[in-house]
Amino acid sequence: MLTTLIWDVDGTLADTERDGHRVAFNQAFTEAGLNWHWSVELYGELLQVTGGKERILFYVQHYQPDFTQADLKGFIAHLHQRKTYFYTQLLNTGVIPLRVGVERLLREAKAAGIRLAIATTTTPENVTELLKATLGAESLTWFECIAAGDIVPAKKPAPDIYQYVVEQMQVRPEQCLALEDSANGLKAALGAGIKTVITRNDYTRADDFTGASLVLESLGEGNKSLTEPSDYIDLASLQQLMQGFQEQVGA
Ligand code: XBP
Ligand code: MG
Repeated sequence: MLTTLIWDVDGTLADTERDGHRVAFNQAFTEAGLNWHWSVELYGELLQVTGGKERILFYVQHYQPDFTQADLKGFIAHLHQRKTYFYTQLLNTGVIPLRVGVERLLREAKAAGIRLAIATTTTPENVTELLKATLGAESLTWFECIAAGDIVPAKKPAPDIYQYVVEQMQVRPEQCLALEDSANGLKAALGAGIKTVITRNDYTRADDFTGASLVLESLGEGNKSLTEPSDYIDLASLQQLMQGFQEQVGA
């Protein structure tokens, strides 16, 4: 039985990367007097590295090999703090909406007593500000567990963040469903034994989604009766999906 939905944030709740995180990284670089610029295309490559601090370190090592700093880790941590500031400022302007169908499914699940959680690589403030900007401050209480950023030592594709949520909520992985947008997120959820539905996006369209239960363009919206069933995901379709798995394993 499906009891719990665990949501990824970046790329799943909202398309935050190209016009959100990327822009904020560039603002932080400019403020620090660095002539680094992450184009839309380059950022697509850098997204293979999850975590903003880890992404900056990868960029320095591979694209700015001559850059030196006595305390590179400290320098990156400070740069990343400024990036978080710029990103949360940007979220507050309301320019980044939730993806199609996200609010609908969240509200439906909540009303049906399904437990909600978040498992993300991004910094905790970013999650809080995105939820406040899109659904209002009260929405923070909808999620029993918001697991984010450095709360676990290894970021996605490691399963740690999903294992953390499952432990915190005292729920069995087979009662959960993860909603993700990327191969790294899928690996993390599957690694924790959690079935996963993918809503892919421009940055993740070519990812390898082997093992996903469903790969969609979005959760769908609008008048259900006028929409192909496979393009409109509601709680009943997710419950059917879980039911299908149980029949397959003879449960
Ligand atoms: C998102 C990430 C994050 C964001 C940036 O992964 O990898 O690094 O791009 O956020 P997920 P920070 O979709 O799994 O949440 O700079 O705060 O790390
Ligand atoms: Mg994601």
